[in-house]
Amino acid sequence: MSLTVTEKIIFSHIAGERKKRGETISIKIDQTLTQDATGTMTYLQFEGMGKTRVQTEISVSYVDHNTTQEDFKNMDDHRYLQSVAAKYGLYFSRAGNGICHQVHLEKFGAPGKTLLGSDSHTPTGGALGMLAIGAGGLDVAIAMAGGAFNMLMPKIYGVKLTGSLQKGAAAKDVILELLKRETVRGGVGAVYEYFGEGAASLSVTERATITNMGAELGATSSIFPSDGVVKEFLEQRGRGGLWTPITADEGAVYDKIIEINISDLKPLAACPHSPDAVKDIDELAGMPVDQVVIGSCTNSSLEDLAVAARVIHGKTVSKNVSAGISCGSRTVLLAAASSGILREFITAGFRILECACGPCIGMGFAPSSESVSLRTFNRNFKGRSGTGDAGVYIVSPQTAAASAIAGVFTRAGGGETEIYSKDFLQKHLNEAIKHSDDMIAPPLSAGDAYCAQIVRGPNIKPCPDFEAAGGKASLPVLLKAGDNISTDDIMPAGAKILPLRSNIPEISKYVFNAIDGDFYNRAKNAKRGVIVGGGNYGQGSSREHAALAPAYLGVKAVIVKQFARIHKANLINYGILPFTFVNVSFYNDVLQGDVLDFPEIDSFLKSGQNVMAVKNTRSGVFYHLRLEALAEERKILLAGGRIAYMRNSGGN
Ligand code: MIC
Ligand code: SF4
Repeated sequence: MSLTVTEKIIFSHIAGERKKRGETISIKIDQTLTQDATGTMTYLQFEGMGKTRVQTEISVSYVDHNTTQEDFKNMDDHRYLQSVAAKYGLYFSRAGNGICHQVHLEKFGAPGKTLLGSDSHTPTGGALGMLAIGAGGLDVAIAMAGGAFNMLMPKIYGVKLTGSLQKGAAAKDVILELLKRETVRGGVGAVYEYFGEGAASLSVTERATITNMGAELGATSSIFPSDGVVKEFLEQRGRGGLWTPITADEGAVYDKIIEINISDLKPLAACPHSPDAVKDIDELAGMPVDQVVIGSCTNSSLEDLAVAARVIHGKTVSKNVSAGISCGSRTVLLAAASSGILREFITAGFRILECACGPCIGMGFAPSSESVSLRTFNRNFKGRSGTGDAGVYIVSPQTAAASAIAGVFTRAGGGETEIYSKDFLQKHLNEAIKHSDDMIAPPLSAGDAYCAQIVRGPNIKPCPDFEAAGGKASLPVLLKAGDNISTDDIMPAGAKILPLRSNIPEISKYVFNAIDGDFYNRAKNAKRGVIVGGGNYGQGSSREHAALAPAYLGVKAVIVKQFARIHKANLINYGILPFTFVNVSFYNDVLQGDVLDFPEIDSFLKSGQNVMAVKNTRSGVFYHLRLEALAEERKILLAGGRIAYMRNSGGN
């Protein structure tokens, strides 16, 4: 049978028989990654699973999100994470070493392996021909404890890239073009698998920009073949022994094939406030720009910086623009420093930010009111930058650099002098790579790990317990939301809220704060209730806090037109019933404040039925709600969440 790259990796990791696309599968996880904003809760849960050591081949704990350290909270988390890593046999990548996805690509990713990460951009690793998937922290904790990861056998969309990028266009424009065609919901339940001569012409870091932003398509993952380009990338990092060729077989079956001739691509921008609101830069040309930032896990490689440095060479940032860069890793920063690239940015008037997520997640560098910010990042949801009324545009490094100089939207000319040749960059990268282990603590031996002590500061609070599903209930609709509600809308991040990730009672005060300032009080007064939403509910981040904190506030069910994958799994993990409307007219009928009469919820879960009728006490209309959940997921919901279920059943 002819197989795709995705199928080859899944079938070599599957527990049990091969399944058809759309059926549930369990796969073995070789590697895990966490970052500090999701990591604290993940390890608190792992600690309760009774293992003395992680059961994976490699597990890495990164610190890259919460690095502003305005008080003890961030550092308390870092110290806790470092001590947990020592205790349980993980690698620990310290604050300052870089953004998890960039560092993982450089140091740990390997073709043919499976990687599960508690961050939605984990699929970045697909650039190396590995199957890398984002998930909630609890699923990652289970994988570290040796449990399999359950998912639907994905649909596989083939993306045939022909041609080669022309000057001025970038890998970013490939993924923006795909977002324009496919939208932020296009990839739900699917893996995008790239091939063709255009794919072969892209470097690993260019591929990583594309696989990273596959998360914005709602996709389960994105993947490139493991070819000679991957081999060279690994060899340059002293990891050539991990290379193995993986390409799709002749005649492999894709659910659809999307063809993009990348020679035709023009510079593009995703306009506020959605990554799929894509326009040609030429349509925006001349529009004034207030801020420009180059960095994030999407575009912070040495190549990205070199391309931008070529554009700014000898020029100065416009006096109306505030510009900044952050390198994806300390290795990139070192190479940028020794090669003169950093000097180029400093001379031009860029501010140099640390190697971390920073402005991407609203940790500093917020734009001014009603301003226009151009960023090489991956998400531009309203308010995510820290400034509610700013408009964020997502662009390539070359477009960002050209616009920073001009002070208005401009495409890079493409005629820039090749001041940094491939060999020159590689020489500097090779020197920097020699220091790439310095800020990574390797796993301790079993003996040393036994003696290690876990350190918990006052900001580390245990994960709360939730009640088991009950019988009949009259539940108020606490909020009626529209389409494409992101987890940034449900559980905002930013400098004020992110430090509370390990303190659920405190962080729950901010649930839906970005879109409805009264939500917390309303939910508190009601004690229990439901949320109603539209399509693609829960898109974006993997943060399980977007399920955990609402569960803490008494949210029992979320009823929507359609869910984003990771969020739905997180809701089940925390005992919230994820229903979809059988008929969209029900969505139109229901109003915020209505009270819905639910029949016996526990009997419904036990019965295995998947449609429940609830009555709206105001309109008298019965709504049919669908629950798509596996037998085990129903048991999890019945128990009031996965932790209670595991405690009761003693299993994963
Ligand atoms: C994001 O980009 O939104 C984050 C912050 O990296 C999240 C994880 C989180 O909320 O901690 C993600 O993408 O999963
Ligand atoms: Fe960090 Fe932004 Fe990447 Fe999320 S998308 S991991 S916040 S750089």
